[in-house]
Amino acid sequence: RSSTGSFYEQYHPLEEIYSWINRTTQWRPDLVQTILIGSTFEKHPLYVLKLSGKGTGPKKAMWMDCGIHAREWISPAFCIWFIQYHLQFYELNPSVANTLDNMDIYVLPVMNPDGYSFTWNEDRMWRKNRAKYDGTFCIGTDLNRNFDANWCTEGASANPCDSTHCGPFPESELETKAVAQFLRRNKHTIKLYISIHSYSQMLLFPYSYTMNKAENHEKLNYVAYLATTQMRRHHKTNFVYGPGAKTIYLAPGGSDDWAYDLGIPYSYTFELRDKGRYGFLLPPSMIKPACLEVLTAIQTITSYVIDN
Ligand code: ING
Ligand code: ZN
Repeated sequence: RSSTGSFYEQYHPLEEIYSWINRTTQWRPDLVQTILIGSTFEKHPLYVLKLSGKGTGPKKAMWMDCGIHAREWISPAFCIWFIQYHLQFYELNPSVANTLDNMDIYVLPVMNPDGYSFTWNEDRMWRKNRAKYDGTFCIGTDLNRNFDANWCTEGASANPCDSTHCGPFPESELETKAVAQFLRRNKHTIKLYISIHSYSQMLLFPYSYTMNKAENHEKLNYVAYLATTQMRRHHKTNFVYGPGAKTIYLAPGGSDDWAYDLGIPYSYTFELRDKGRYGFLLPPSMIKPACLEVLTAIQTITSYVIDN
């Protein structure tokens, strides 16, 4: 591990993230609770951290997942930063308190632990999970092509050897299934879904599986405009925003499209830094600015969702 920068300004192997989750839950049991939602092909647990303030009465909720794709290391680093920030500043920053008192936040810091571990030990550029199926020597399903949203049409691959392989059937993967089940069970409180990826500095929303507009396109677009405007104003960082299919490419089976069609009205995918100079190999010195700018964007989105 590098000797400079705090824990939060470094990337960490999977086992260190698990022990961080453990420490964090013990440190602030008043604000955070760990929920086991499933486990993976290699038997790694899938832990969700629930952040909840002192507000009473029925609350809205949001969901955020990081690390769907193994090589996008800034993504789990962001979820860890985000959790730490809320726990550290709950008593100190009224806007953090206002968020947690009015909205429960579920965070899955590493949705693809098998793949993440593989990028530390074997292949830094691995994207998929590590599930093996009979009839092929190739390994892994792209979890962001495995959701039941126009599954495995144009923009995904039925070939297990490809990096965008959709898997044998929708929700075939334990990771997809665990997240989908959790969202189905909690769909009446969850009003906001956020998925964190990298790279290219974009804020995407449904649809990615079709060129058609989402039913509440105007609101999704307006909130994305607000969020990216705040990022530019406070951090001088440019994020492009728009529906996935028109902004990057057609991609069926994605988590944000599926969550949106489930009935979660605000559903976004962030593509964090950078724009390609370092790509997935974003240096640790850029973790802090990458996290701070996206925190601003998410605060903008959550305060809109709380008020509307
Ligand atoms: N990009 C996403 C991908 O899975 C995406 C883009 C967003 C697809 C939303 C589908 C839905 O290809 C990266 N960098 O992974
Ligand atoms: Zn990704």
